Amino acid sequence: MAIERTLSIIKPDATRRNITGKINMRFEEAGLRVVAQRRIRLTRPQAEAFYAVHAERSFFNDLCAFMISGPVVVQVLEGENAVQKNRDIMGATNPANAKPGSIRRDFGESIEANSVHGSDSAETAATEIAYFFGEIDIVG
Ligand code: IDP
Ligand code: MG
Repeated sequence: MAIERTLSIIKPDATRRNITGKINMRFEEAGLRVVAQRRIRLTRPQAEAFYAVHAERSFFNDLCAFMISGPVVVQVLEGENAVQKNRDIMGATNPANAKPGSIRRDFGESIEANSVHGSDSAETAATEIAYFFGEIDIVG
């Protein structure tokens, strides 16, 4: 299986509770490597551009307000089948529906404040990684 990279974001509900290390441990225990990482405060235009695909959804404004409500940790995860593997580790969007042992089930507060973002395809991952990182920032 191919070594892939995916974009992960530890969301404001998780930085607020100081559990970024606990979340990173889940990635590392599953064999994913954090090959780039930066703690930032998103601006409203940055959040809106990042989630532009959801611009027409009813939750878009609330989602953007949430994503700028505190710091986030943007990161690149690398490993075998990283895109799908990270989606599996994260669990379903709604923590109530996520499998026991998944990040969202164990740490998520609500369907919105669900602790982590992960790219949903290899193509999306390339776009999302380039949104936050240059090749020089990624050290595998
Ligand atoms: P994903 O993060 O599992 O890929 P998406 O459908 O891409 O889920 O939604 C992006 C983010 O928007 C979710 O992670 C969550 O924070 C938020 N979101 C999704 N659906 C809802 C909803 O029905 N109400 C409120 N927020 C939502
Ligand atoms: Mg998504």
